Amino acid sequence: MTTQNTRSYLTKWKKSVMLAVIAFCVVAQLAMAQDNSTLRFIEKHKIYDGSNGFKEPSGLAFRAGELLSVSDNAGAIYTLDAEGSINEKASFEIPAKDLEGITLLDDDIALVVEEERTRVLTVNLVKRRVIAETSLSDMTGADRVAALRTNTPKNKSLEGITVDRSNGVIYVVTEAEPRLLLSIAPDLSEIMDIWLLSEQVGFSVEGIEDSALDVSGITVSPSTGNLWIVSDQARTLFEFNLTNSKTKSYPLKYQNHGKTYQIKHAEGIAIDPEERRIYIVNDDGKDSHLYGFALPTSP
Ligand SMILES: [Ca+2]
Ligand SMILES: [Ca+2]
Repeated sequence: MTTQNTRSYLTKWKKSVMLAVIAFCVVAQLAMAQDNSTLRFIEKHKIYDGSNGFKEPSGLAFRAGELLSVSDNAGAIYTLDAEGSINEKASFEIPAKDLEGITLLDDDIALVVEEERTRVLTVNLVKRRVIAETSLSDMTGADRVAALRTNTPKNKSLEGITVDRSNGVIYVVTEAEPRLLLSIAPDLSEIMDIWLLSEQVGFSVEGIEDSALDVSGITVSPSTGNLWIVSDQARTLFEFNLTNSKTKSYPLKYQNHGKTYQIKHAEGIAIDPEERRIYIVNDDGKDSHLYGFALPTSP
């Protein structure tokens, strides 16, 4: 072999090794992105309640023994029992519209998000009134979010909110174009961190175009600090680990009388830490349900 031939042979060899490494990385990333697991289904209850205006369930929060929810079409905070029935006496109206998510700051204070107005409302549950309104655009760091959302339609905005009660940090998600996770300071003054919930970090589902994959609700697991995020269109629940940006996905399906059903239009999620249960509400007209699954034990 001449020196030139040796060089070209080595170049080819290097190229093949590089291609193999790239192929390996792609395969590894796909394998990571499709880290699929199964949820154990426990129960489901009908929740549509036209007489109380609870027609488009859009968010969910857990409070000892009961659930709080909001509905797109109504300016109200609803209290549901564990079987999904509305407790009328414990539900009340607030001046808000387009509510998409709810969480509890503590047992007496809730935070709700208005999607199109991109606002967080602080609600005193005892006094039954809104005590503060904070626009995302007024927070320090809002310009970084705005730079990522230059052409985003108004109806693809805030979809869910949750609070890590161990440190007070608030998390919100935006629906799509792009899918963002934001961490917000406990006093709502500042957007601290931004994560793109991209295909690369595991927000992908086989058979669903990336542009069609939305996120519609979020809750934090008190035991692990991981964020559980539902997708309406992808019919999937994602568990996002903030520390290593890894995501596990769980298809939203269950079996009943030997048949497998998918949960479409999931909109809100909450965790009961004591019972280790995940609750999910979907917005499917009169067929809207509250679903209960066992919270998987983390490795
Ligand atoms: Ca929602
Ligand atoms: Ca929306």
